[in-house]
Amino acid sequence: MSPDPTPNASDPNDFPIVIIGAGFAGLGTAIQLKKAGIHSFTVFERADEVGGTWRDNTYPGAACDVPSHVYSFSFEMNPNWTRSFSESAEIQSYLIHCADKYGVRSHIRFGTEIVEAAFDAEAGVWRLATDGGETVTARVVISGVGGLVDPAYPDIPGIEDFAGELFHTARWNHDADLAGKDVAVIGTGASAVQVVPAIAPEVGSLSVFQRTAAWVMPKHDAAFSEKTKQRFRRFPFLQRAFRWLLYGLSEMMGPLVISNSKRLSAIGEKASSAHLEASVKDPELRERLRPDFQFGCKRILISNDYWPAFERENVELVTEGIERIHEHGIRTKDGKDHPADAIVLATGFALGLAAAPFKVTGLEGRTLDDVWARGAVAYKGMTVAGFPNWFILMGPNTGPGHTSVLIYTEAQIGYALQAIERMRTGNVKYFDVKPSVQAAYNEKIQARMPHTSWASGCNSWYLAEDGGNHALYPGLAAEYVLRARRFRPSEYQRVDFQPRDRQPTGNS
Ligand code: N01
Repeated sequence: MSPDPTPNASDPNDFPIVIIGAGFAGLGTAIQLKKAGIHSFTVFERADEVGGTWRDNTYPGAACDVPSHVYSFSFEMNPNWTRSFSESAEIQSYLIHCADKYGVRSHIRFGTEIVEAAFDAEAGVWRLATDGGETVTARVVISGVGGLVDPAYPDIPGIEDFAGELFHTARWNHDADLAGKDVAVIGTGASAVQVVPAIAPEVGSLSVFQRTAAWVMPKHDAAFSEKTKQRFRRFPFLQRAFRWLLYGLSEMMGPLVISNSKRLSAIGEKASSAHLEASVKDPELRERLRPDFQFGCKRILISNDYWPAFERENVELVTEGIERIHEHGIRTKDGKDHPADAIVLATGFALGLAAAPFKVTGLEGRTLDDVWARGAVAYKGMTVAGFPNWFILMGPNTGPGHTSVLIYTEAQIGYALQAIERMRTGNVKYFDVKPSVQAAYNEKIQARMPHTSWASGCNSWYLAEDGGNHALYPGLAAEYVLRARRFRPSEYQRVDFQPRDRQPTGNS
């Protein structure tokens, strides 16, 4: 297939934009572009539906652990959320509704994966290759591929010998009938705390393999009455006020989760310990479930039914390390066999933002993998020196530990849109963040990391192999939003089109 023609530099409407991924980030960008009157964008989505995380995570009990009224777009509040913490299917329906309502579906190329991208500095365009062998041209690329997408499969000896059903929470096998079966769950993170209580009543036996216990907080979840929903529908300002309240409360929790302060952590530890006491009567079991690291160091989990599930007759907590998986189950290091008909891997995700999602080649032939070899860095988590006109949503050091990720995502979308407007209406060929600006920003971010709870001595997906944290933002969301509110051209090297670039290119 022949490549797309090079865009006409003098025509603001000939400004192709590629968005990668149709999850919250990609959809949000597509909608905002449309609202800004920019229609020259294409969203590439490797799956056959929008939704990202919420399309893929369909395991029993899957839900958001951030309240729905703040875990939704600020421009598309949903008065119909059925409960405080919506289940995965309801969030997925919301995203489908957003795609349909704002008419962005026709811009989405489903079942098409971008597999490579390279910047053509002379033409000022990205050339992207699809898995179908096509080459697509874009003036700007917005990467919304997400950080927690591809399942992390554990490297446990013998895993391939297992004769029963074995699948990851993010790739739940709905054809596998677990009713009455002996089931093992490996992992005790955010996914496990949801799936364990959801399947416990249905399975024959459930063995939960815990490598590290987690801090769990009470979940203040409730269904919204019809009356409340009606009020939200009639008085949108009420819903907006509720959203602000939830946001404000989550930000107030920020220091408890973020700062490496024994005094603040003790508040969280006390609350979670009281929750443990109330949830589990057996003192010996309680001690085995009690975390031994600082509150906030790993993601704080919320659940009212996870800890009580261990007091069920058919549920066993296994804290002995796994030696190997064999044909009929799991053997632990104490030599004990745990028979299983099915194994559920609740083992988390390969951190997508630690590496380029595919080969991305910027200026002077440098690849994103090369420049990120010692950890992913980006200016404000969005732009990388040497990779002009490439905007990352939910990039390095932009993850929250305490509030809705969408607060950050919407700020990033706004930032990218400002840059796009400048390019479309000006004579700009490309903006490339100045290396000194990027370095100064990241030095400041990294200087704060030792003062965060994430650096207090536990193992988590937040930390890279070298112990550096390239995942989370070490401050409140409000601070990040303030930083990202304005695109400042002076922080970027600006390269303009020259008169010779303005020759007709043969584009129609
Ligand atoms: O994954 P995790 P997750 N042998 O990495 C264990 C988001 N999320 O899917 O702690 C034995 O947290 C591992 O043990 P350890 C959210 O951001 C959001 O649960 O490393 N065990 C751990 O217990 C979250 O942070 C929602 O010692 C092994 C578990 O597997 C992120 O996704 C819901 C092992 C992995 O926990 C990831 O959560 C769900 C091995 N070889 C997820 N390898 C919302 O509600 C790993 N483990 C928004």
